[in-house]
Amino acid sequence: MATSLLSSALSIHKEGKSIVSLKETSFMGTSLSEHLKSEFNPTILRSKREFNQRIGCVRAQTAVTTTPEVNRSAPERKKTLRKGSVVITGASSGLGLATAKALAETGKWHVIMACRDFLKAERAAKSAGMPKENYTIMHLDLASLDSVRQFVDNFRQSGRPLDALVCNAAVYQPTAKDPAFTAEGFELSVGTNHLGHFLLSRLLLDDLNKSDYPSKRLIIVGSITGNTNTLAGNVPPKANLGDLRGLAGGLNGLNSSSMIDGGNFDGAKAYKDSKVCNMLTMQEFHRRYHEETGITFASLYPGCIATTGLFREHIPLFRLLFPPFQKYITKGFVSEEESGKRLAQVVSDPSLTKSGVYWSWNKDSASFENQLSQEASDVEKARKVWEVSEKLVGLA
Ligand code: LMG
Ligand code: NDP
Ligand code: PMR
Repeated sequence: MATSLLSSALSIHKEGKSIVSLKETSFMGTSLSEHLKSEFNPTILRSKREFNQRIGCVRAQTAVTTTPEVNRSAPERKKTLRKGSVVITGASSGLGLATAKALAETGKWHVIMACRDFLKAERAAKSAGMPKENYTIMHLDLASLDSVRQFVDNFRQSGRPLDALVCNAAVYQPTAKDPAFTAEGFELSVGTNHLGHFLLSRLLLDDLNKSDYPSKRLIIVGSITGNTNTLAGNVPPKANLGDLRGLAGGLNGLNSSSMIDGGNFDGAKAYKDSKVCNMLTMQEFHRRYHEETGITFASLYPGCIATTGLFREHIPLFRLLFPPFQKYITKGFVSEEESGKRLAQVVSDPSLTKSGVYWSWNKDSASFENQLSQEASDVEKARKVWEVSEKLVGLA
């Protein structure tokens, strides 16, 4: 597997270089040693967290020697592992729905589908054939911070534990001439994809922390198009957060730009910028909370799922040609079903517990730790995005 993984990374690398010249040599691939580093060994951190929970406070201490539940043999785990409880935003279509279905069908998960359109979600779950007892639909409109707070209250009242949170919902407005805005007046793509999820995940961190599930995870969906160390990330307009002056100004298009970098509105760029924020947020969570809580924070590029509703606002010609282009020319195409299995792995596979990782899959659908672009892994920018965002959503 290691050889095929490496050769595929190399071949993609070559393809990338032949079309555009890229400064970074890490294009879409990763080295074997990096892959090997990903091997799972959470014993010490996990034990530390269990200890933290028992004594109810967080401070440096020596590791205790309990056996991590996740490392037990399969039959033993079956006996002790309760059904997991996972919240997935935007589970009414595309990747979110496919992931909800993949997890619900295992019988090991109860999926809370956090959706803005309740009826659409219900119809989608039914027509996907999801077992009724394995999902619940709850209203969440990420384009309204009140709705995010209301969702968190409702979720808490449901009494369910939170074992995993998947920030998946997104909007993409490639053809919009002018910006649209969220309830609080933030440009819609960054407001929904980043700020809505930022508040949601910050509030639900507490709930994740309280869960007694052996492997708790917070997953934020990223993308190749936000990473300028790839060919896809070099298709204009390119993601670029600049010095965050637009974000700091509130992205309101009135006394500040609607774009994070302070530039003129461009819907495709706003989407890609929002994905950079998603990937930076995941890493900042990791740096701030992984060691203390044991929670796994991860992001991923699920592949190009060219048939989803994400492209609903693109011109008809694009929608017609994009899937065959991705299937036969870039070969980056994945079906909704396949992408759902990938994200489901990141939620529940015992081998994908490493925190701070941006996962991708090679052409044999084997997962590997991918390299983020310079901007999407910029520590200082991650901290600034975090701090500015917490002001905007009213946490600071
Ligand atoms: C921006 O433009 C818009 O400004 C913005 O508003 C938003 O829509 C954004 O990301 C979305 O796009 C960016 C884009 C506009 O710029 C580029 O793509 C720059 C690169 C320019 C390269 C032009 C090459 C033109 C050739 C197109 C054919 C593609 C095949 C390439 C590989 C050939 C190898 C044999 O420009 C465009 O998007 C124009 C190009 C349109 C491409 C749309 C991609 C999907 C459709 C591709 C169809 C190709 C035919 C496939 C048919 C398959 C049949 C088997
Ligand atoms: P879809 O449009 O099919 O799914 C997006 C989901 O987000 C829908 O369920 C949509 O709800 C929901 N949503 C949108 N706005 C809101 C809101 N304000 N509040 C709550 N939910 C909302 O697209 P995909 O499945 O393709 O996208 C899923 C994720 O995958 C996104 O994060 C995207 O960035 C990412 N991604 C997608 C790729 C692709 O090739 N498609 C590639 C890389 C990443 P509704 O059904 O009501 O519209
Ligand atoms: Mg892109 C390896 C090549 C590759 C991959 C994996 C993608 C993924 N794209 C690739 C190449 C190209 N694309 C090339 C060469 C072009 C110019 C013809 C191209 C164009 C293109 C457009 C116009 N691609 C697009 C668009 C979109 O509107 C999509 C987008 O940027 O949405 C933000 C898109 C995408 N290409 C992808 C992926 C995964 C997307 C969509 C989604 C996303 O990031 O969420």
